[in-house]
Amino acid sequence: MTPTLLAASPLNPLFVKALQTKYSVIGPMSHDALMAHPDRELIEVIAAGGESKVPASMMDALPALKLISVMGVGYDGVDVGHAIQRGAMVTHTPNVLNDDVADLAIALMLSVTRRIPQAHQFVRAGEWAKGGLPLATKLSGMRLGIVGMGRIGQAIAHRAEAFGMPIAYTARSAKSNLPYTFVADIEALASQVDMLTLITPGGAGTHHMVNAAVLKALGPKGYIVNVARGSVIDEAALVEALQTGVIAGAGLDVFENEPTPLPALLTMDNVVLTPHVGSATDATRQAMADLATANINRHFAGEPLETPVPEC
Ligand code: 8YV
Repeated sequence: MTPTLLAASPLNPLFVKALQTKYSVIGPMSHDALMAHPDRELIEVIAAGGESKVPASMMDALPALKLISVMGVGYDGVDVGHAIQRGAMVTHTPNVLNDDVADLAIALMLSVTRRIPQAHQFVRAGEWAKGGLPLATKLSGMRLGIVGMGRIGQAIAHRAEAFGMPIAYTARSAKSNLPYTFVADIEALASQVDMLTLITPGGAGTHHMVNAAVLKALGPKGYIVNVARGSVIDEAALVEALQTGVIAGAGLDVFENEPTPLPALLTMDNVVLTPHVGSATDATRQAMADLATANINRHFAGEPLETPVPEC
């Protein structure tokens, strides 16, 4: 019999395509529709994306639940504590997206300091023949602060070394194998750098970690780049800091409310925005879909899962 899986939210088409070769995928659907679904009691697997919400109520609707497979490295929308209580495993897709997310972090650093979107628009609008563009800000040599020194943080640091950027970071603990300066407190880190880049997991532990005080510490020549989760920054405080010159600019790929960032962010000249595309290349999304599917295949084959989340 073809196993039925529940999609927690609309899934990436590459993930759906990979799953449909072996499984029947239902959902996303309302709680009431799920409770009435004829396959509900047989469903062992929830398939999810990095931004999906998988609350306890969804898990508890599925008495046979064994696995939540997330196509994404972040899984802050999954109630992992409840999954563990229910005896279900959670898997994610680490490593395969490190390069892309780190590339985008560097791209946003360059875009906001060198004002690439404005330069592009300047040429397109035929302004070039009328005179030059105002000078921009040099990125190479800027002091970089990285919030979160996991696999992607290290990939960003590796790239930033080629830009001659001295690197400091904050994380839960110092990593003695890395040649970068550890600063325990994020406000102290912000006061020591020109470019603060966020690549820490979302969730309650990092909610609004970047607040008005951190932005003040970053200062009027400081920039912030966020490729983590929107929840890590107090977005209202960020808007105020950008409007009043408390910091110089921001490059943002993630937002507190996706897909509708605060309207003020849409019109500011010192902000570069991208629509949560850190891992959005053909090659990487395919690798993520394959890994998320491989975890599900292993579950049904009774084999050890490839990439369980650390809590499991
Ligand atoms: C994607 C992400 O947006 O991996 C993550 O945590 O945020 C992104 O790569 C998403 O997970 C794709 O399903």
